[in-house]
Amino acid sequence: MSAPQEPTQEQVSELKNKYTLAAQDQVFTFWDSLSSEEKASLYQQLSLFDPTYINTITAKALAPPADDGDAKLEPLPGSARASILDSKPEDIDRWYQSGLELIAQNKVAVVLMAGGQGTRLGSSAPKGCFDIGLPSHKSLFQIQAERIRKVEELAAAKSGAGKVTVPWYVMTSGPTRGPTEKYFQENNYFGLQSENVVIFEQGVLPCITNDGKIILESKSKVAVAPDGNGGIYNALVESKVLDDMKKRGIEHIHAYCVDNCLVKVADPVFIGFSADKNVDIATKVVRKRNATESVGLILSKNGKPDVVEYSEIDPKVAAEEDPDQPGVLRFRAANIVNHYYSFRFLESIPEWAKSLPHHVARKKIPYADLESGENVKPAKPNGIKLEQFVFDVFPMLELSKFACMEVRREDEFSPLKNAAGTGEDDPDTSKRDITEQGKRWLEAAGATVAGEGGVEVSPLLSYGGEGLEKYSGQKIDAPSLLQ
Ligand code: UD2
Repeated sequence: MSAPQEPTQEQVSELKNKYTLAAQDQVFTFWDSLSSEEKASLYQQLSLFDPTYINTITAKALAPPADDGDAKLEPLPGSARASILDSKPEDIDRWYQSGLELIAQNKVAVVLMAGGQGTRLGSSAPKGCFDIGLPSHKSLFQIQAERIRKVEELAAAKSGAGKVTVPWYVMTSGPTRGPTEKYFQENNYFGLQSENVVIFEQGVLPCITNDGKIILESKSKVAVAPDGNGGIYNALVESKVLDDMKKRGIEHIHAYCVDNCLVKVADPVFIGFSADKNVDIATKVVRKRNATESVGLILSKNGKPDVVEYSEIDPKVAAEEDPDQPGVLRFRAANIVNHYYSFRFLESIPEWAKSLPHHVARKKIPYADLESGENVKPAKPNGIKLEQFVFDVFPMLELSKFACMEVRREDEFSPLKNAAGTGEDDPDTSKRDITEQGKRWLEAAGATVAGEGGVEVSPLLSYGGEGLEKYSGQKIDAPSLLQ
């Protein structure tokens, strides 16, 4: 990006008026002391935001709708959900075959939400680069890329089609874009065609003090943060990803969370199920581990599909038991950031994206003291980050255009959230869940796996446990890697 030009006097006064009208002129506190380059970069950054809009979304985020207290929360009705756990094998196979057919017709794309900053993991690199310690030392990005390659191959083999392409749109944020692009280039897109891996960037929002003021991180820079995984919708439009999907004839989109090492990328069963139901959005869920697990809860709120995030659920509601099944949680459909969208629905984004709510995350935000100009690193939360949640679009749908598919946690969900040694949702549990899955696949194919540590089965060898017949009758010593 070329260095920004210093603004003219009238450009500066026009921008100052805009911020003064919104009572946000504190961002100009150090203006006169700035160098020409600093003025140019602060002017460019401030021009990105509309301070009046920032005031509006901040006020709404700090005062959520009053009626939320008496909202009618119920588990989703049976009509809106299916469960792999109790679906007939012939239904699952029908969905699988029709999903592969749609992939073979190049109608399926994947969007990866990879803009999060993984602070809990304690790594500064993008989460997708993380090595969970597998025998192959493959990163999450590489595992996911190879699953795309394998599902393209399976679809081509089934349909006899020539080249099958599942384009992969990777959403990054300011802090993750550069390192992600570099990582993909250095690894030659893990065998995918570079023109089918589109890295795009979500928006940012200014960080705000508890009394609603935009925070300066330094004298010449506004403190900003990614606008949440709900920023995906604006980003799909602004970055022309939707245009690219339209050009390619995409009709079905799988969007997922980068940190789930078990994610079935472009899962043919999920695509086939969602297309069969002709819904606009579908979401995969797993059974909640316990009342305090940090996952959103998929439910019906005032008759509409919705998700109540773990950071906003009333603990009493989270702990409620199912009246028909004592000891079982009433709300147990855990959101795993694994969504299907129809392209026709995504085309409607411009009609509603502006009305998607913002949530408040109270954080420690480094700032420039407006009196002394000193840069301060606060010891406790001193402000808020505004973020949109990807699932806040669900209530816009009638239940008839929404579906929920329950899947097995051991087969499809093992999030990497915490640093090694935490014992839950960390690199060791990710590695364990992948290698134990490989062991189950091989035993189902008739092999014997001896010893501890499971087996890593490369996605290029098997996408979901298929194609392992040649190991029948063989003895495999764990831990091992089958490529
Ligand atoms: C997310 C879900 C939560 C549950 C949990 C399961 C949301 C809002 N919450 O909580 O309900 O499903 O995961 O693991 O989905 N991301 C971006 N841009 C951002 C912020 C996040 O792309 O600005 C991505 C991030 O890279 C990751 C996904 O969104 O792929 C989830 O983000 P997270 O891990 O920060 O969300 P978490 O664990 O708080």
